[in-house]
Amino acid sequence: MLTLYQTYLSPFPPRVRLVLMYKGLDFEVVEPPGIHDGAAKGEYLRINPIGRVPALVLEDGRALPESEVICEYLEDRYPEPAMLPADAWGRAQVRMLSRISDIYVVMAMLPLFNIVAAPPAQWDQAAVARHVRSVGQALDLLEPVIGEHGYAYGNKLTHADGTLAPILQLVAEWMPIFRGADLMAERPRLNAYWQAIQLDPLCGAVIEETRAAVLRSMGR
Ligand SMILES: N[C@@H](CCC(=O)N[C@@H](CS)C(=O)NCC(=O)O)C(=O)O
Repeated sequence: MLTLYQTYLSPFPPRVRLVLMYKGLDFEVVEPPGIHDGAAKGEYLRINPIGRVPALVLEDGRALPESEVICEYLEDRYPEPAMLPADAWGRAQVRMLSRISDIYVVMAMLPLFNIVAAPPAQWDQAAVARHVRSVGQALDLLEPVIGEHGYAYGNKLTHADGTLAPILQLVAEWMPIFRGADLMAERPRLNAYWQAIQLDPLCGAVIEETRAAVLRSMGR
């Protein structure tokens, strides 16, 4: 059996869970210590020296870090049902969407994750506004290229949906804590995609798992 080391709060493991579910693979979930709480990571560092989630441990004990690497591995090892288009251009588009998310959107968000670690009264509002603007600029890269048929690319689920949906969930459901930041409403194509992808049964289920984890983390 495959073992996925992950947390339900992180936006990266959903991408892997989606692939495992789509391909009908059996997997168990282990939540390693020290991911969102600054505690010691202990033994987990032997499984994933990078110390982040997700990591996938194969049946023979070998471990793979990094969500994109894991998804590509699963695609190579279990090509059916495919989560990449058949043609080279389509495959490149799916990878481009994931890459824009990983490199530009996520990177623009990182300073905001650090800012919210402090109580709101201590936030540097000018810095918040600057970082929110940067996230908006990164989202502008997606706006003209996002799919218009309910999926990130084409008319079926691909790896790009696994990458984008959890990040757009952060934009839509977490970023409003920074007052005035309605980045989705300002981007109609992305917003339409975000509404539509929640209706996909598997993607919708993964999004709900994150919502449930957020509520648990708030003690509700
Ligand atoms: N590029 C990585 C990002 C993974 C990542 O940053 N995960 C965070 C959780 S949101 C983490 O494990 N952080 C723990 C830490 O930095 O100590 C991937 O795609 O797998």
